[in-house]
Amino acid sequence: MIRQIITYPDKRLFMRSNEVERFDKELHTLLDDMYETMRAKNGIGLAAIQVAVPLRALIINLPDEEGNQHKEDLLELINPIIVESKGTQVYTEGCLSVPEYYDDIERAKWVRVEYYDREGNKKSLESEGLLAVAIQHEMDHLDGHLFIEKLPYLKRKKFEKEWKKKKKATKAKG
Ligand code: QAP
Ligand code: CO
Repeated sequence: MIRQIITYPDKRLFMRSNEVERFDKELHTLLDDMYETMRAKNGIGLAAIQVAVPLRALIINLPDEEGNQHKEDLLELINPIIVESKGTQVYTEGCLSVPEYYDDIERAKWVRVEYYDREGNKKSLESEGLLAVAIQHEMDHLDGHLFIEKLPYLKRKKFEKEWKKKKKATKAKG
């Protein structure tokens, strides 16, 4: 089932999500719905809070070299923790909860993350490049943070101004 994605400035996006305690059918349905929702909206990553569920669960499905997404490549990270990170990289990020806005964000180049899969098995993963960016972006959602909070002051001001303008324009249209 496709769920509704909540968008900025919804206050729920700024809350810390809770640990998953039960790896049950309800969690599996949530993860399945998150995947369906993400694909329907042309996303490559989604955190549970973006569909208004405050749980520490996220999914990532990066496209291949041809730009095609395969469900076999789907990553599901439950209660993830970054245990090691190295270097820095800059990537132009976007977010389904901040539609049609993209900007350059600096993050670690390489991260090692420990997490649980949907069955509750403990896993570990090393990543760099785009996957490392996606993991850090989605993990920020679990702590109530959006990529726009990392913008320098003036860029953030510009964003807020444009966001208000956009909101007015959509209201006027009805
Ligand atoms: C997070 O972002 C991410 O504004 C996932 O109109 C960001 O899937 C991972 C999207 C950067 C890796 C690098 C955004 C779709 C999708 C939009 C997304 C939009 C339509 C964003
Ligand atoms: Co996001």
